[in-house]
Amino acid sequence: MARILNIASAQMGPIARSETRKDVVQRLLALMRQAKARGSDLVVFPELALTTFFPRWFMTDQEEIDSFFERAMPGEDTAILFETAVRLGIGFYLGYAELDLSEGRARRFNTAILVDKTGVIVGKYRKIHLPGHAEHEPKRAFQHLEKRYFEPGDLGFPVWRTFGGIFGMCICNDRRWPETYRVMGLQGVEVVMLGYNTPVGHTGYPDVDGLSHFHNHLSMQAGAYQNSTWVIGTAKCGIEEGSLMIGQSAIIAPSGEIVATSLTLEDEVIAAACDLDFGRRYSETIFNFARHREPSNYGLIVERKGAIPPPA
Ligand code: CDV
Repeated sequence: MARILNIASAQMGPIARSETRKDVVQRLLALMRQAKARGSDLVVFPELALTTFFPRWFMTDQEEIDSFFERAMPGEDTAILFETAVRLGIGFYLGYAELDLSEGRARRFNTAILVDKTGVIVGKYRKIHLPGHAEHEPKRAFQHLEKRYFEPGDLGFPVWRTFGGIFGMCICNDRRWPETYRVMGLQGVEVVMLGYNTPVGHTGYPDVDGLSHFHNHLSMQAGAYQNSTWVIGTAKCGIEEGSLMIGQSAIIAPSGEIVATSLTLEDEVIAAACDLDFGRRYSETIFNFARHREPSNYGLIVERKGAIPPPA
C-alpha cells in the first residue's frame, strides 16, 4: 500500500517583540487550520516560533532573557495548539526556546518537538549546531547570540517511527551540515523536518550574504538527495524588528527537487503529497549505503573538529 503523507510547511512572517504568546499562538492556529483544509496530516512550523528571534539582542538581565523561554510544553498558552491539533486530526513540528530545570540547574536549549495526531509529543530535538557568538559584538547591526543563550543540544539526531514512516528533526543552522542528514540517513530517515530564522547579512561579506537564498535551498536539496529523504524546511521571515530574514520555505523530494516553495515573506502555507517510499529509488541504487559506503575511510569526520592542513 502506498505510503502517501500530506505534509505542510507553515511559514511565518515576522513576530514583533510586542506580540504576546497568545497573539502568536492565534497565528499558529490559523496556519494549522489552513494546513488541515489542504488535507495535511502534519504541519511544520518554524524555529523559535513562539517569539521574535531574540538572539539578535544582547541582554544581561536573566529575567528578561527567560521571558522568551518556555518552562513547560504544553504550557498555559500553548495547550490550545495541542487541543486543536487533536480536534483537527493533524500533527505538528514546533520550534521554541526551552528552559529545562529537570537536572537541578537551569539549562536552555533551542528545541523542536514532534506532536502526533493524538496530541502526544513523540519526539524532541535540541539544536546541536549553534551559530553566531557568545559575547556582544558592537560592530554588528544585529547580534546573533545563540551561543550565549543556548547550550548545544544533548539528544543527538534521533529518528522516530511515527506517521507511518521514519521521521527526524533538526533546526536552522543544522541544515547546512552534511553530518546532520547523514546521521539520520544512517537510521533510514524518510522525512527530515526543520524550521529556520535566517537573517541576511550574517557574515558581513556582501558576496556571501548575497547568496543567502541560494545557500538555503542548496543545503536542503543536497541533504535530501544524498540521504534519499524528504526535507521540509519552514522559515520565519520578513523584516522582523528591523532585521530582514529569508523566506523560501520548501518541500524537497528525495530527488533533491523542490516540489513546493513559498512565494511571500508572510504567514503562508504550502503543502505536498509526499510518497514516503519515493526515497527507495535512491537508497536502493546510487545511495545504497550498505553496498557503497566505505566508513573505514571516514574516521576524520568524527575524530577531528577543525580542519588541520598538512605541514607546509
Ligand atoms: N537561526 C540560525 O541558525 N540562523 C543561521 C544564520 C545565523 C546563518 C542559519 O544557518 O540560517
